[in-house]
Amino acid sequence: MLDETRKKTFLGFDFSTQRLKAVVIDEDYVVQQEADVDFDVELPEFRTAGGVLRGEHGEVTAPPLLWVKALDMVMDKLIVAGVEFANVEALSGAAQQHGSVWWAKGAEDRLANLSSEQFLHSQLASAFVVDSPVWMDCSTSADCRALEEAVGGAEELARITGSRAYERFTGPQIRKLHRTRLRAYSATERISLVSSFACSLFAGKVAPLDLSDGSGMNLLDIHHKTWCEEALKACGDETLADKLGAPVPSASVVGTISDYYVQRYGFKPDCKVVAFTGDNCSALAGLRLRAGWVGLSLGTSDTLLLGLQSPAAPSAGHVLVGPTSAPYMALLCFANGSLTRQAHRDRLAGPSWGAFDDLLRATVRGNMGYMGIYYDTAEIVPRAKPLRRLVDANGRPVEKLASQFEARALLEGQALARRAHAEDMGFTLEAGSRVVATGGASVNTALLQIFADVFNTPVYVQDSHANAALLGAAVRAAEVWSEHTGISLNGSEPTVSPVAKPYPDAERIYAPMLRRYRDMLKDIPALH
Ligand code: XUL
Repeated sequence: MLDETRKKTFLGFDFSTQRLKAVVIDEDYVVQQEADVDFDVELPEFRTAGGVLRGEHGEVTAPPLLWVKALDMVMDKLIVAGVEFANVEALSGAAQQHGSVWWAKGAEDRLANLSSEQFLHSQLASAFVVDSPVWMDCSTSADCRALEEAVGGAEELARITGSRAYERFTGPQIRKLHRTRLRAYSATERISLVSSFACSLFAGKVAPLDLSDGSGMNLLDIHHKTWCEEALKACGDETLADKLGAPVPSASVVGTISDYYVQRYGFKPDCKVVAFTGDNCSALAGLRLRAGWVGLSLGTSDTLLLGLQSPAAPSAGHVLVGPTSAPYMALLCFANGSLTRQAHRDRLAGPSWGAFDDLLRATVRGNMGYMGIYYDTAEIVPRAKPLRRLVDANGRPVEKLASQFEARALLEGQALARRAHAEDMGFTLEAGSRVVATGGASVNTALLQIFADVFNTPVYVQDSHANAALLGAAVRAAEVWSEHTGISLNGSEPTVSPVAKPYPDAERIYAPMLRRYRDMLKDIPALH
């Protein structure tokens, strides 16, 4: 009787770079409890800075035991926050993309036989062969080139796997480990992504990779949804497919929760574990993007997410198998985001956005034809070295511009880039289109107005929860559980509020500028 009156809840985790976060939502998707563990501050014994360890040649790793210990801690914090684990129907998670976890021989056995009397970290202390290379690692350029060559070139690799070879992608990382640390490689039983590793801790077995996060490896044929054999072979190990296991759709129940959690925390034995996925894939679910909507996370770098009906073969950016109902998704990471905006704000107006907005107000939309490209740091979309380009209305290079024109050229240039590259991925403006913005800079209304005009579509800000990936993890748990059990949930729509609408003349002003932006790109030296 009691059970029926209890609210069903769903648990989501986000194993991100700097912290582990957890959230509990109810059947209306309203947040009930949250907890998090900051790696550097709360687990200083691992000596990480920003959650990672850096080597001398671009290597960036994280100890997987840090993540395990953080999970022990976050579970205890959830108890303190008052979570009733017996009400959790399903759980899922998100994790930083591309990182790989190298399970030692015997690890699967250990996962299946955990004692609920002890912490996870004390039982899994020797379960990992090496520290995990993570997405910030850039030490695999040679492996990238080799992988591209093995499948017939960069464009062919992009056509098959959705991306050219990128240093942080897992395929090049695996190839490097096989090439440089054969003994460690040979001691490896299974290879997980951070997402499937985290899922394994709950499932009590090495959990399958999901197709969406699996698309961030340069190894998956995103059309056939199977491993690309040439790419696997290029990593050097004939048995790699066995080490990775077969990938599953992101909306899969991979099993019920391991007995460890039933005994230790009081979960019910049939609590479902839904495949974990990458943080960007999870954010697509958390923002609940529909066809024709654009998710835009304005952070250190700007990330653009789109649901796609069919996969493009992008020269920059990534196409992933879709984690939600859209068959595919586009992921574009623009390296020059908030840090670049701030650096030029400081240069042009000092340390206040108010003063920068005054500069913007002193100019008109379209900036009298002045346009700019500002790459303070090497850009990823498109791949280019650091540079600055300014042109006038006739496309002629300009050496120096008054501060107010530069201020607008910077922001309009960024928004034009986001739209042009979204279009290259297959984005088309529809009647119901909108941009849904999140992240630190989504409080900047002047910036959002420029995005509204350049995209000629309203901009909304998701204000119900700052972290779309974390919320997406709990929402995916709820939605997959609902599909699996046939019990429908109320699942309220996220509260998003419109913050900027395009002016009626937006398309007239910005459509020609979009063409001019594409012309400017032609003059930027291609980088490989
Ligand atoms: C995406 C990427 C990052 C990580 C950060 O390709 O590398 O966004 O997922 O967590």
